[in-house]
Amino acid sequence: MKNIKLLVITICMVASIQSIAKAMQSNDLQNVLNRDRIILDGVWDVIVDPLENGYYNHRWNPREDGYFQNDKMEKPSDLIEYDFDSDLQLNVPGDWNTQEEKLYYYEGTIWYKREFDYKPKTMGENLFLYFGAVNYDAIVYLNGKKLGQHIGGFTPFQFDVTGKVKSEKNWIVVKVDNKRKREAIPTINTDWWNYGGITRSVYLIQTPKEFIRDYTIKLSKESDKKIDIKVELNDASLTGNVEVNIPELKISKKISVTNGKGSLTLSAKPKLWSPSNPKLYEVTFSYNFDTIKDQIGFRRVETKGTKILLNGKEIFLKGISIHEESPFKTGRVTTLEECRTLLNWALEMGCNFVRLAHYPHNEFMVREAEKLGLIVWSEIPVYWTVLFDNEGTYQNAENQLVEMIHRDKNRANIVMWSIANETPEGDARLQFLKKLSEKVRSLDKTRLVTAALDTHSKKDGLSFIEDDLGKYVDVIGINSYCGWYSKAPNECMDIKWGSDYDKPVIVSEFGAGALQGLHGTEFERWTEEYQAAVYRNNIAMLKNMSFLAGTSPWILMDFRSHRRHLRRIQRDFNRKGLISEQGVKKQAFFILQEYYNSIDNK
Ligand code: GCB
Repeated sequence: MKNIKLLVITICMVASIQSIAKAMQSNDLQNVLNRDRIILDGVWDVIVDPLENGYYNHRWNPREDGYFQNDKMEKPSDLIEYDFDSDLQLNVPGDWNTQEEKLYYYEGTIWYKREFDYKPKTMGENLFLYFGAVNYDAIVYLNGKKLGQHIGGFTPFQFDVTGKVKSEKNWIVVKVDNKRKREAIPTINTDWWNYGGITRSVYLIQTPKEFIRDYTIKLSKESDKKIDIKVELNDASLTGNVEVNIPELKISKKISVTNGKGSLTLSAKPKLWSPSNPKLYEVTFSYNFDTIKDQIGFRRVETKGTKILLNGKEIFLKGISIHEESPFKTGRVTTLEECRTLLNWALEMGCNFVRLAHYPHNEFMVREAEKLGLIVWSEIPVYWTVLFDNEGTYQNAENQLVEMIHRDKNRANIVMWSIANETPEGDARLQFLKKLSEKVRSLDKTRLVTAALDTHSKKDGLSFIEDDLGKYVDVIGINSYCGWYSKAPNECMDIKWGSDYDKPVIVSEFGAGALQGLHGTEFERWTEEYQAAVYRNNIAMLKNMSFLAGTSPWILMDFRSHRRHLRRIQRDFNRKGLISEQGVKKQAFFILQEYYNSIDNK
């Protein structure tokens, strides 16, 4: 018994050391959407396991190794109830809550299983099993053997399965657990639905034996006429040349590689990416038998005093916050079409900017926004009161940050990485977020660091921004709900703001709830008129903020939240959307549209 305990402790220590090691940088493949892939989406068999008896025996000892070492055992337990063929089935990608009525509130474990055959295209190729996102804790098995575990519900992960896949009858089993935990990121308490499941696509990615694992391509810090490129092959012993081609710029160059790595600065004169000209260039990298394409934009973003500059020119960010929730049917977004619907609504409103709240969104959401000319604020779910003094919590947050940046570092439209939302002031929190901001800067010097703050004090009759976190970010986000959580709508327009920092401020949230179709006076809560009045008055207030560089009001569309139960109004939806979940615009949509159309964007 003692030995078993010791073994468990050792395994836990190794696992946490591994996750710390992983947090330093990501080894995942860059740009999976443009690689050769077999899509494993579709209907998966599942077993709903609220007591986790597929994982723990009746003495609550983990049973996984005993059971899965036997590769004839295609299920997590020999209990007769654990039968993938006769339990439910669910679609992947997809949350389970909106697929089965009885899973609407479910938080716990569900086992997923899918079989597949595999015919390699060429001899000796490499194979990776990739998950776009699983919320929240995923333990993955292939043909009865554990591949590993991933924690964090909104970032991709992958396993090298080269040599582990047979030509027929392979099976993947995933234990997915979305139980909320105090020490997790996010923590127990949020204002969005805890959708569980394999929420994004699953791929088998095939590459040649030697391949380009990662690359970074961007406008050089020094000059708009230079492009910096870094490449990394899958094996540190590889040498030779990676060829880079950008036909439209007439660029064809060789990057010399030693110890698996190479870099080059090119002279070029790309047209710069911006909302009014979201120019993307087709770029190809090749190494021996491996070729990978990407669509790349070049731009420069920086701050100067209280202004944000894009390509050297001041830009006002006309934005809207968005949750990754599907229009019309609700639940998690699973298709490109759904992303297009959301992003086109933002464009129709006059936006050049979207805050993708409160966690990293799907890769195709970000790529689609890039094509449409929408600037993106991307964030990790360090939300409200996470356990700031817990080292494991920090490592988890950092790991999610690293995975977010790694996936999207080549997207021109992402200009800001946000490290937190409405976190309460205090020493532990400041140290935690300072460390995260340093991590961002160590990984990416071409973007801005931001965070949404909700605290400000009163000083000389001003609402004053003096949160110490302001020191560590480049752009300060302020969430402020005048007319909803404080004051009446008509008391907002006279509020004046001050700040300790000579930095740009984005009002990253303001808003009010309204049930679409409910009408009344502008003094009656929940009516469209009340919401419109809150928008009118807050927009008037924004004009008093000399340091304002943009806004992303809360929020584009009504979204599901466990906190919002009012039977006649909310029915589990946060109603601060400018559009209902059924796609109908509320009056305030047009107020914001008018405001944005009146701003001549510099
Ligand atoms: C906030 C949060 C957001 C909530 C919103 C609200 O400040 O950042 O996640 O949904 O307020 O509706 O209360």
